[in-house]
Amino acid sequence: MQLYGHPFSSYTQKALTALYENATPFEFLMLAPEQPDIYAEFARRWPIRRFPLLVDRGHQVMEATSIIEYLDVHHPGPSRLIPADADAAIDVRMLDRFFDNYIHATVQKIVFNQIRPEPDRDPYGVDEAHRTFETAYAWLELHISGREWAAGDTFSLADCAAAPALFYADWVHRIDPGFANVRAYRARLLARPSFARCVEEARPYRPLFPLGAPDRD
Ligand SMILES: N[C@@H](CCC(=O)N[C@@H](CS)C(=O)NCC(=O)O)C(=O)O
Repeated sequence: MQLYGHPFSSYTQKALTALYENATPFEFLMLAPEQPDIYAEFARRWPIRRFPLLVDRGHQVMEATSIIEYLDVHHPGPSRLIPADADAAIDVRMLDRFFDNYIHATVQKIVFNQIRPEPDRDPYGVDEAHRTFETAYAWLELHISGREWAAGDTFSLADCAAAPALFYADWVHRIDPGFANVRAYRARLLARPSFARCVEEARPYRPLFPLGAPDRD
């Protein structure tokens, strides 16, 4: 099994967290300028060119959520990231959408804006993104109160989404100390060995962060 991605990419980290949770064997195909052949094969396989991308026995899976769904079906391990109970699975998938659509996408809005040429920047969109963070943090503050993980007691797909999303979100829009539950949840995610490994592997690339990586975490 092969995963195309980059260690500093948040969506790659989402898939890697799932792979590390279950110590699933795979080969990491790093998308980097020094390895143009790997990038060319990735772009041939997935012209949209967003990563990660998983290839297993000739079958390819795009989108980090779908990769984790695939792993849960075809390479299950001790940590079941999608609950067997159908109602519990709906909650997990719903929370995965929350983290992707309202935290992760909001991080990307600000980061992508920053790497655009100055005249093409979108200050209105950036203001809107900062307001989205405040609303999303406020919702999460109440939701996560009394829960260890996003959907309750068990680490799941939703936490794989939350980990890189909140990790980078705090860099672009600091989680106010008033959101103590959100900060504590982010700290639990950072301490989870699967995600802690992603953070360590990505550490050398911090100078690439377009807004300047803060000196912490
Ligand atoms: N919806 C995709 C998003 C993937 C994504 O945006 N990946 C970023 C890296 S974190 C990427 O491919 N960026 C390259 C680019 O925008 O050209 C998923 O869930 O996997």
